[in-house]
Amino acid sequence: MKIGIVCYPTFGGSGVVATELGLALSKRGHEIHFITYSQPVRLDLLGNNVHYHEVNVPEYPLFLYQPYELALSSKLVDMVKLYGIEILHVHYAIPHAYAAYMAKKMLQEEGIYIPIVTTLHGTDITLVGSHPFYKPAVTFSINNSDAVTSVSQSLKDDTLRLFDIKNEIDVVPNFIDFSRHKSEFTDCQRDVMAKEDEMIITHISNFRKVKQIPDVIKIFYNIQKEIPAKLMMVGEGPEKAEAERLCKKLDILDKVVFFGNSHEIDRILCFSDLFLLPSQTESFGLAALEAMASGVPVISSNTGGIPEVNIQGITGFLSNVNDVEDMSKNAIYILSDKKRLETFKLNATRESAKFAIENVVPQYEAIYVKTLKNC
Ligand code: GMT
Repeated sequence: MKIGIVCYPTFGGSGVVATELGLALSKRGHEIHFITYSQPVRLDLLGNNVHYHEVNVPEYPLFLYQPYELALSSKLVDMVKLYGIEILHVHYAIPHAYAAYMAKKMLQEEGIYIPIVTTLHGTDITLVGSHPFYKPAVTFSINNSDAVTSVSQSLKDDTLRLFDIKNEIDVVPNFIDFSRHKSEFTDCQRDVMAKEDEMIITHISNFRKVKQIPDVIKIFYNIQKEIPAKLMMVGEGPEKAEAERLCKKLDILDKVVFFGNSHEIDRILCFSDLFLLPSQTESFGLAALEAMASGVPVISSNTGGIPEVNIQGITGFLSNVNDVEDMSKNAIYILSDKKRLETFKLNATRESAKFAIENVVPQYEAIYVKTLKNC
């Protein structure tokens, strides 16, 4: 099939999932066209079957906001015509599903029919999409997609609760491509980051409010009072400066490393002992799954789709949002006994294997085939 993939190209779960899905589909013989405003961060493999088309938005001083949706839908029309793309798979409803619908309508005028598959990723439904200013357009875009998928059962439930949805929603979970996920380093170079007796705690996110960054710092503060430890903070975002201030205030700056955005996630996870994800909400928690795939147990909040990934008492522990005391207690419980930590690490690896990409890509392929057939 010739498949157009629309996604956010930046660091962030939905773009990562879209990119890795596209690459996996290309290996299975499909022709993939990524259409977005810059080359997706994990797209390092442009080949015969993988193409990237940049959406350009010309600046014009009249506009306070440059019309990205307009440029995207025009680009979709052009690329569908030029390459004979048969189906569009848009990741994150806002504004991709809306722009794809406009492209579909424009193409229909020319006698070309292009079906749209929309994958809902989380905040396009929960924090952003359900805002009254966006809700009518998001509802319309979902109801006018030819197929809709969500990355967890929890997100599907949220979508049906928050919107008036007439379409079926298929749950297709996020995944790990173990062939790309290098968890088998012979030497993690752990000694560069910490002393032998120190535990390495890691958090990876886009440092938005929803990630509860102050809770990450407070949990680590409690851990390091009991157990020698270092904290790896990976990512960039609006809450980062405040996080640094809090570390300074708690006098733990010398135990915390702020990496910024990193292309070496696998390496960082390779030397990590515990992953913290105390988010306010999380449709899935891809970062937690990536940690588990590297054998890192997870201390998380018990919210959204996280319980579908992190299994209580097996791969880590889940606590109520903001329950820093409980999360700290659970973290110390795992870290304080070497044998116990080893068991949790093995469990994390084993459970993550359930999300192997080989089990998930065929589900998307089946949705494409069904959608094309129904057109
Ligand atoms: O978490 C973010 O803010 C990024 C966002 C995205 O669109 O990249 O992540 C969402 O999609 C990921 C991939 O499906 C999920 O793993 C994240 O849980 C989800 N984030 C939230 O629901 C807050």
